[in-house]
Amino acid sequence: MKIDRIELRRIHMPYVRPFETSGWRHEGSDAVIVRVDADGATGWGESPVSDGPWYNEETYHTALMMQREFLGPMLLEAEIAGPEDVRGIFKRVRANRMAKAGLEFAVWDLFARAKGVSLAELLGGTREEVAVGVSVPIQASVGELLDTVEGYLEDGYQRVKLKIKPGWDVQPTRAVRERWPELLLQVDGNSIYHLEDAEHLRQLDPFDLLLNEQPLDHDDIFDHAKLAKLIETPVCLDESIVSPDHARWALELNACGVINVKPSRIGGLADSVAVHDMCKEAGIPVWHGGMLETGIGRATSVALASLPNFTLPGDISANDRYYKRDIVSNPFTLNSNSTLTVPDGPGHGAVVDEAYLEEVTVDKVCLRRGS
Ligand code: OSB
Ligand code: MG
Repeated sequence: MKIDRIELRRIHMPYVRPFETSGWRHEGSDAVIVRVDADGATGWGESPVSDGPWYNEETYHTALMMQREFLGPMLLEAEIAGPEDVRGIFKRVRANRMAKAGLEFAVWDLFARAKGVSLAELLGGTREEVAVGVSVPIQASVGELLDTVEGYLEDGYQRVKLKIKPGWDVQPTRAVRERWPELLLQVDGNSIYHLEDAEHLRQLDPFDLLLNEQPLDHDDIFDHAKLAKLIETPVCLDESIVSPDHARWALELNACGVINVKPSRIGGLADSVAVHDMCKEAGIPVWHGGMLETGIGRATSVALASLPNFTLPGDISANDRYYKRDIVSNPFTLNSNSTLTVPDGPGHGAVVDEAYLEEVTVDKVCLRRGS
């Protein structure tokens, strides 16, 4: 198959409420939405980038530029036998994994739709429902945090992740744990701590947390291996697992007990399945992280999270936890058992609301084969 046309749109779409972590605060999505067309079929993907290089090095500026100048033209030239080919086509381009992923996701969706199978099925998914939780941003006070968590529990979420940072870690985590002794609870510092903080992080051990996500540097594996020996809470890696090799290094070093799989961070679904399979083999559970995706990236995530070793609840909340109005007309809704239902129609299943997509589009680029 040859791709005829690629459409790239940088959007801005407001969140229901701002999202604040140890290192940034965002009021809305600045993702790049990708559409690919071939032989009358269409596929959609999302690069969940933002306005600045705060989570990783990419932004909507870099993603759009890499897609327009390098990745898009490479994809248009290639003869693609299946979506697994895309990582090879992009291999010459270093890093820029979120830029690659948005295109790769769209090609997976295109092939699944062309074959009339669901993306979940094409990826090897085995679940009809995926367990999900909610990631709770840093709040102005512990009182507000307790109210926010209570609201999400009333919505039906059964697992909570608290964003933490120095000065907002032990006290809020204790408060949530005391109020809900049985709650599935975990924390995420987004790379704000240092190995010297091990004693401090040990204070989280009594709270029976599922995991402590990426406390140390965004590109560190080595010090996480040291930290894992110093704290009882299982270390989970997010930012620093950007490829199957990085996952292998982390497993060989015993740097983590759990891995957060985000296919955008890993550069695509094919390599994410490889990370999943490697962890399954090693007896290391994975769960599906989130980047506050729109309904398009969310549908890709739900499909991937249906693979068997995604045994912990994902950061894939229902669309309305993020957006009052989303760019899809069939948002996911939360089931009463804190799951989302995996779509079984063709592709990832998101039905794009093209009129609203046009409304939230800030910048649009169109690439065509042979021009
Ligand atoms: O570290 O998991 C993270 C959002 C943006 C960037 C990084 C992270 C997050 C989240 C939100 O925690 C997860 C979600 O609900 O999409
Ligand atoms: Mg994280």
